[in-house]
Amino acid sequence: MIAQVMILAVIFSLFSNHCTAQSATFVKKRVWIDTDNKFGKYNRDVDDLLAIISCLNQDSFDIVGIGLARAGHYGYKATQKLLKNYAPNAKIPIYQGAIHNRDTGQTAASMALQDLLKQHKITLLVLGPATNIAAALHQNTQLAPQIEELIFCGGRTENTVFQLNKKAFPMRDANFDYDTSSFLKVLRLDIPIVLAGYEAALPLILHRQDLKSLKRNKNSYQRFVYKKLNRWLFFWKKFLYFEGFIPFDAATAAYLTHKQSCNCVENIPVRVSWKINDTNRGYTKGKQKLYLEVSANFDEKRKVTFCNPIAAHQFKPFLIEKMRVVPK
Ligand SMILES: [Ca+2]
Repeated sequence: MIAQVMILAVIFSLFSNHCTAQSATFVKKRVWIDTDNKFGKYNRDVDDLLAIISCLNQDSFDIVGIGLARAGHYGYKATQKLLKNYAPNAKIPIYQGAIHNRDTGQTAASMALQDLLKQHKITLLVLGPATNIAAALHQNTQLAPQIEELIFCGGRTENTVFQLNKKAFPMRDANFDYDTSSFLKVLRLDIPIVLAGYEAALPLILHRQDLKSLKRNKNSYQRFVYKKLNRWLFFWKKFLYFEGFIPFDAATAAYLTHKQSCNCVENIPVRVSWKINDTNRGYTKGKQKLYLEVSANFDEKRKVTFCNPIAAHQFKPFLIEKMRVVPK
């Protein structure tokens, strides 16, 4: 009897170890980040850096690649520097992608993404225009089911204007506006899409006191990060009449790291339609532009998950901590 119990115990132990090992393998997601990170460049936003560092060294997912869209050589170097300082042992490959929205052909990024999708299911965190994603899936639409989820920094509830206050000019839905045709190609495919952009990020405001630990840091790169974030605070005050700044991409990334803090509605109809342009300048010049909107009242069959304002009090301390960490 004792021998039987022991045999059963051994079998159970082997079985449970096997299950633990298997479930550990299955649980860890593979995430591809597509980004227009140009951190440090004059007048460029700082959001991508904050989003990427929030995703580094996570237990629940691995970053299997970073694709660059609209970032160029500067973006490549900036992303390399970021990883060297915040995740020196992670060995995350960076791939150059489309430089402009007209670069719809194959790039190192689109081909690397295709290769990964041929082997694994991947979650996409898209913090820039969808140019690389559309290129990867072009003539490879059979890879679409391999995309577990595409989390996009963009979209709005119907008729929402991205205006922080009466004095500030309305902001663009930048990633969608810059390359609407690529996003439309992706939207036509059967991929679960999560829109977490302007409205999700609104409560996530960083102030000067939130950056203190970077200023005092011995690491020179983190002092550089402080300088640039501080400069970004200045831009927001001067041009948007706003105290603090909102790192939009970081709130999009929160869907991966802090899903419980995200206030998202599933299966909401999505529509892309022409309307009067509220950001008639630069690459969105024109009387009308396309808008990516959701509403429960639309009769569109295409549905997405849409994220409303995040519980910033839960996510912000984590983000601040991630900024501060100096890897050994
Ligand atoms: Ca971005």
